Amino acid sequence: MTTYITTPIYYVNAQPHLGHAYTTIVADTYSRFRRLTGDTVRFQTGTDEHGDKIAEAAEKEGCSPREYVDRISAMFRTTWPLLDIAPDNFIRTTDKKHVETVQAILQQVYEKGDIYFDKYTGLYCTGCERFLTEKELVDGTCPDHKTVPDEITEENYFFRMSRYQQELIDHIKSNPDFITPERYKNEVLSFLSEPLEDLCISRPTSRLVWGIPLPFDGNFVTYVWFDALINYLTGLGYPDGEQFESCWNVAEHVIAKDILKPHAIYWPTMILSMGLPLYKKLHVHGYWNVDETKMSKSIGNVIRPVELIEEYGVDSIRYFCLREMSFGLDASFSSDAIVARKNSDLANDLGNLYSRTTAMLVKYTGGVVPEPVSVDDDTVLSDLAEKVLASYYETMSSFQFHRALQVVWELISQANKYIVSNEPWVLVKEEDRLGRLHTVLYNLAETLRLLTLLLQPVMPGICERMAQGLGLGIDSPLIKDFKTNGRWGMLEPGGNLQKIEALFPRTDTKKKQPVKQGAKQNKEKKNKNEQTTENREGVITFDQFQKVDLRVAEIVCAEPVKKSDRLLKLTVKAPEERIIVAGIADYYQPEDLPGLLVLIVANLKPVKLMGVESQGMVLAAKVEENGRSRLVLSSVSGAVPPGSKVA
Ligand code: ME8
Repeated sequence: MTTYITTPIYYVNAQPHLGHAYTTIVADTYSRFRRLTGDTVRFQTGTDEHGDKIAEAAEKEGCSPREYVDRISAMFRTTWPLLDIAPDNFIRTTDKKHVETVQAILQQVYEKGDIYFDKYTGLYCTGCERFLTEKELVDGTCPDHKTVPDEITEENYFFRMSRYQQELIDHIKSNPDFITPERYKNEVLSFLSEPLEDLCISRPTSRLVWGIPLPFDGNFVTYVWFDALINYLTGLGYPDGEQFESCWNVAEHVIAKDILKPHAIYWPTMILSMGLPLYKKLHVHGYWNVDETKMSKSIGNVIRPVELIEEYGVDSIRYFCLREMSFGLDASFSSDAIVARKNSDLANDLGNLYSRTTAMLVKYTGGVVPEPVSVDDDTVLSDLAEKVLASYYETMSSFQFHRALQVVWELISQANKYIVSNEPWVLVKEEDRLGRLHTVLYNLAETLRLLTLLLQPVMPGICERMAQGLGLGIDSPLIKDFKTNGRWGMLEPGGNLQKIEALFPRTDTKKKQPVKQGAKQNKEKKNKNEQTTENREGVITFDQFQKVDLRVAEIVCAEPVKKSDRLLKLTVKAPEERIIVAGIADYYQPEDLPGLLVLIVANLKPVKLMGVESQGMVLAAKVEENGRSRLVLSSVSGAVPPGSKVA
């Protein structure tokens, strides 16, 4: 099978922002997913370099349009590898081959009688680079650019879009997946229920010279959309390139809803006029908003992907984009939302599962993947994995990336629970249960192998490291071939694991407010009498006891404290995240702790221990044995939500 996936070609009147990055990450992820399933894939992106907007931007910068487009186009091209985006082709509309092909197509459509000359008066929006209809305006302004369009009367060339209206309606109705999600298909059909106006496809050179000259009239250049849409063909070497033969009939375009009309109406009618089969699918997503407003260069509220990569790392950004936005709907961008996803989903859930499992394998089996003994009566993970694999395939194929990630996280969460309930650290101490230990460790290693396979399209960088840690080459079919190895039990026992650095270092949340406030209030209320009672008799009143904020907390992460043999730094959820430093390093290994529910004192005044601020205390029993004492952490039986008060 072949996949041909494209993004819009972006205007070079500004640098790439998160909106551009999102669409391109989506197309990259989809192309990696299709490769995983055995397809031959061609993924194309590029830049749209003609038209009013570009000419204006170049003038503002005081340089020639050519110099200007070369510079900004290069910015797009060099940003994509930083986001692990690997297109097979980067097309520019100023490429000679593209210009020639656009002219050949114009000539063909003109000779067919689908282009005619006429006079036209209309409302032109420079931001949209097109005439708007009265109906599209909101309070007399363009809804996207918030500007009043200019009334322009001109003689121009027009494309007979109306001639193909019915054929397009019929095609959309008989191919339900042609435009998805469905709401956008309905929007297009509703627009097509009114008579279509023909499309003005030229600009007089008296007004604009930065465009492709019309082959049949040198006084005009081509309207930028008629030029730009054709990139999807010229990038394949149309009309006689090999790629055109193999790719055109499977073309899938990804866009945001801002350019639905050009892609769902102008483009298909142009293709029909050329006598070609229509593209296969149009995938339409919503907007990234900042404070309820569309992120856009004209509004100026843009987020630069390069800055995000520096702050959070490329894998976190890719994951955040795909997990946070339901494809088709709008999503809100905020740094808090990225940090929450990174710390919770990536560092706590995935990162912990990975580091605990590999650490246990290194410690208990010398890093060798053990032979499972009895798999039949332990199918918790294998059963769930089979369901996840099926659902993942389905949801990734239909662009529901957030759903695909949700189901993968069900497996991660189940595997973390599996560690807690099977207690490998107890099994290892019991000689007659080593077989059981091996089964548990095998199941966990196989889960990690499947996660590496499934998450690769989304986070290729981190998955390379995960594969390396599992002792698998980055090109191993075990993580590169979904068709053969996208099922449970393919990991061979005997492989050698390696210890690798934590996958996702946590980002500090600075959410320490509640603890500090609680401590301050207590201090203010403390009264002398209480102090004397405490000191004199070791007895406290019920009132005093009530002031102690005891809570259930879940340990999400445990790490040694630098330069201390005794202390562990615990990140706990109670329900907000906080750091607690505990003197338990002699009795517990960090990898055994995540997932445990313990009791904490939540309103103790924060103190610094070996440079780390501890925001509370974990309760533990001090057990005296043979003249020595050890600490056993308090625990909670049953599923109690973290943060529950201890009464
Ligand atoms: O329209 N949220 O280029 P463009 C999500 N050159 N996606 C966004 C976004 C946001 N806030 N802002 C931009 C053009 N995008 C034409 C396309 S194609 C033949 C010609 C993404 O630079 C999204 O993919 O304005 C949107 O469709 C595209 O950038 C518009 O890019």
